[in-house]
Amino acid sequence: MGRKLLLDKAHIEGIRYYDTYRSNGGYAAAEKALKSMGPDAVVEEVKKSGLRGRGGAGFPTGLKWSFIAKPEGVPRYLVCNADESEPGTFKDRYLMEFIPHLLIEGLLISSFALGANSAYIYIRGEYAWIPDILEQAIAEAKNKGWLGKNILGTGFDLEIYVQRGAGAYICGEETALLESLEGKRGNPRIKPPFPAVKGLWGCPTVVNNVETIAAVVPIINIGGDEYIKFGIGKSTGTKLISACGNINKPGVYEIEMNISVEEFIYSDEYCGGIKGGKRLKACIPGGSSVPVLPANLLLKTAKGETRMMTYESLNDGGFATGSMLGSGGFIVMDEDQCIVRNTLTFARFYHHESCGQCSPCREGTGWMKKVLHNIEYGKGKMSDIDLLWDIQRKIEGNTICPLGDAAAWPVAAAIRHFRDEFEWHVKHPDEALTRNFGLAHY
Ligand code: L3W
Ligand code: SF4
Repeated sequence: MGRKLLLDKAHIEGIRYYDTYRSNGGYAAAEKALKSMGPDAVVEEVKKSGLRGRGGAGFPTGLKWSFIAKPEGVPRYLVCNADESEPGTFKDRYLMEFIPHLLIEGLLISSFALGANSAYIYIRGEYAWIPDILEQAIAEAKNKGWLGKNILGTGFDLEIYVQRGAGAYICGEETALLESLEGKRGNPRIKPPFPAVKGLWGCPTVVNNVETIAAVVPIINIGGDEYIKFGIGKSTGTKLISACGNINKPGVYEIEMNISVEEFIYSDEYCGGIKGGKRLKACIPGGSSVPVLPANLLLKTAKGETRMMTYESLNDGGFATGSMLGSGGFIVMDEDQCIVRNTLTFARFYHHESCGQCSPCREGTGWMKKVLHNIEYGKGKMSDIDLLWDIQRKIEGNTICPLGDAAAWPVAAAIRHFRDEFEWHVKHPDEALTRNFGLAHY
């Protein structure tokens, strides 16, 4: 059995509530950090742990924290990105719903390390029932002296606020989130300046994902040196993976980042294999924004090495033959799935969610949707496949925020690895919608 650091107590009845959380070791890390470590030592421990942002980009957390500007008399903020909207990703929901105090404790330690006296949890509007759970946990923590003024007699003050989003995917992009938090339309800002220098209300701000902040708790408990032992190389610690699609056991799993993709898909501890004994066709390992991989490149890299559930291994080969760990939204497709239909579904999503500020994203996502729609519905031409390729290339790297890239990459990967399936649609317009796709070519 893989060791756990975040979900190790998830099975305990009542762990959602303060008394149970506390009697099972909760807030020990906060006590240690505030009473015997001090802010700089906490930052050092997080740096030592090698923790990387769990929202998708994998940026080193300790480094991000050390970038925070500290001008005299200017407040600093910690913002928790709980706008979990990436298709296929539902791991932060699990943490917030079942172990909210882990997030509150992580926010307390992280705010202390950053010198932030206000922290915000920006949560996606569709998670309608979770803000109440968080508010209750915040009230319990405050009642027990973990929030408010002069926490544990250290002179440190902290308030945590919960802000609901209104259902826009783009508000998960950190600068759009800050705009929304300020009460404006969620349009991404041009970076730099990064939020660490000019963030919420123009003040230095760290934006971290829910899982990243929760991971600070075990790091302080066991120390950065021990945390490193739960992974390989620069993929340290554990990672939550939300697994879905054609598998026997969809759900949220905590993995040590030292297992193979094959073990994750086929072992009974995790996904339990492909549903109905069917064959694996493809997988999107890190949420809808990252490239799809065909089965042959999913289990082994192009060099023939075992593909591991790590940042490096999943990216091995770059986007030509690799993908990304991303947010850990692991979408598995069996032999019956149609890649063209799947790509159209994502293209529709990105077009709908584009904020419209940049022409390549606003217009390009709409074009891709229309061209894909034509191909899928038997009205496509062979030249449409090259047109699609051309459109996605003109979007990538030419936009304000990563949504443009996120819309382009799935289309590029689908054409790169499954071009014959696009051609088949063009050649067989009457059958395209009804056929189950086998593995003849993969
Ligand atoms: C200060 C510098 N800070 C970078 C900070 C930056 C940000 C972090 C990473 O997009 C990806 C996206 C999605 N000084 C800095 C600096 N930073 N240089 O580091 O930045 P970046 O730009 O690499 O990424 P991002 O804008 O955070 C995130 C992909 O993740 N993704 C998205 C998933 C969505 C969810 C969700 O719904 N929750 O997870 C999935 O793969 O495509 O590429 O904080 O400020 N010099
Ligand atoms: Fe808006 Fe798309 Fe530009 Fe991002 S890339 S700022 S979502 S138009």
